[in-house]
This record gives sequence, structure tokens and C-alpha cells, in this order.
Amino acid sequence: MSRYKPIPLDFQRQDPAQMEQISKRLLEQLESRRSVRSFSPDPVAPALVDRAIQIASTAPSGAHRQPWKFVVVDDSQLKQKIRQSAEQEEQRSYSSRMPQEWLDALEPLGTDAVKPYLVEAPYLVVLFAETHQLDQAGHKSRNYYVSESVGIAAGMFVTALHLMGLATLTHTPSPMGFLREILQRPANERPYLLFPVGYPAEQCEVPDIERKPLDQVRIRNLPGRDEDS
Ligand code: IYR
Repeated sequence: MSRYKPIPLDFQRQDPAQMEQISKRLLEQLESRRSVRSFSPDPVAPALVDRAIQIASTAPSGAHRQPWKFVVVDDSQLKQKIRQSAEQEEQRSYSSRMPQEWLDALEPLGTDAVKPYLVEAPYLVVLFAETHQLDQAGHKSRNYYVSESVGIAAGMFVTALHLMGLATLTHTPSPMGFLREILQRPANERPYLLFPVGYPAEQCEVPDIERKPLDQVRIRNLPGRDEDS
């Protein structure tokens, strides 16, 4: 007996004029998203973070395994611990592990090893990737396209937070094994990204950088192929 038991797709076509409007509005909204490194301590309803996680969890995934776990941290002591360990690793990275070329690439972003946002933001959400799962019988079963799946979920999380009026940062303290220990996650979970979540600080500044225009990120057709043939 096959375990494939399809159901009808729930899908409604929308009016093309409305699609044009919606897509334009979405682009405008998302154009204003910025990675934020300076947070207000103002509280944020936990239900908003939960909803952003639910939205992220609608991401497609290899064999529909949904190989992600979002750990929400709001405890000050835990945040302090995470900050301490992250800064320890970052100090080593900035002072000796990162080659000059990397440091040069980061210069316009103004980053350094000091990470106050790890305690300022009301939440730290740590995203873990599940390399494999244990089924009901306790057998190891592997996951598929884990980085791709978790990366898509991360992108949807960032988008959801922005559209609901919150700020975040895709932070990757490196190496980030310490997050597994501090948050007591099992061996099948690998830290993937850390997101501080909250409102930007009153005086928040961001790097003066621009996004690539469409014609630098969208390639039309294959080289040498005639477009209207
Ligand atoms: N993890 C370090 C360095 C860093 C690396 C990249 I690539 C960035 O886009 C930004 C920072 C840090 O968080 O400072």
C-alpha cells in the first residue's frame, strides 16, 4: 500500500491587477528591511515571535522533514551567557582567525567583536538545523537538503518579522558550537543562525549600502538564445 494519498490543492487565482499591486507593495515594504545591530529593550509580545516561527515553518523542506528548531531565549542570564561566549569567539576571529581580505570586506559594515545586541534585544532566537531525526521506534532517519531547507525557513522568518514591524539580524558567531551547550540541545541539532529580535534602538544607525539592481541579479534567458524565437 502506497503512503501517497493526495488531496486537492487549495489555490485561488487572484485578479492580475491586484497581483501587480500586491507585488509592488511587498517590494516597497521589503526594500526597507535592514540588518539591525542596535536594539531597544522595549518588550515585544511573545505571540508575535511564535507567529513568525509558524510562518518560517511553512517553508518547503527536503522530504518534508522540516529539519529546524527555533529556540526562543528571553532570560537575561542566558542572554548574558550567550553574549559572553559569542564575544570570546569573535575576539579570536577578529584578532587572528579572519584573514585580512575578510576584515576588509566587513569594514563598510562597521562590525567588531563587541555584541551588546545579544543582551539588549528582548529575544534571541537561535535556529538549529536537525542533521537527522529519531523516529518513534528510536531509529535514526536522515534528513535531506538540510542547509537549503533551514536557509529558506530562515529567510521566511526574517521576512515575517520585518512585515510585522520587528527588526532582526542574521548573526553567525563563529564557531557557534557553544550555543548547543548553553541551550542544552541534543547532538542531532547544529546551530545555524542566531537572530536578536525586537524594535530598533531609538538612535539606531545602519551602514550606508545599496542593493544590486534587478539587471544585476536577474539573467534573462540563456546566453546565445534568441529571446523571441
Ligand atoms: N561573525 C562576525 C563577523 C561577520 C561576518 C560576516 I560574513 C558578516 O556579514 C558580518 C559579521 C560578526 O558577527 O561580527
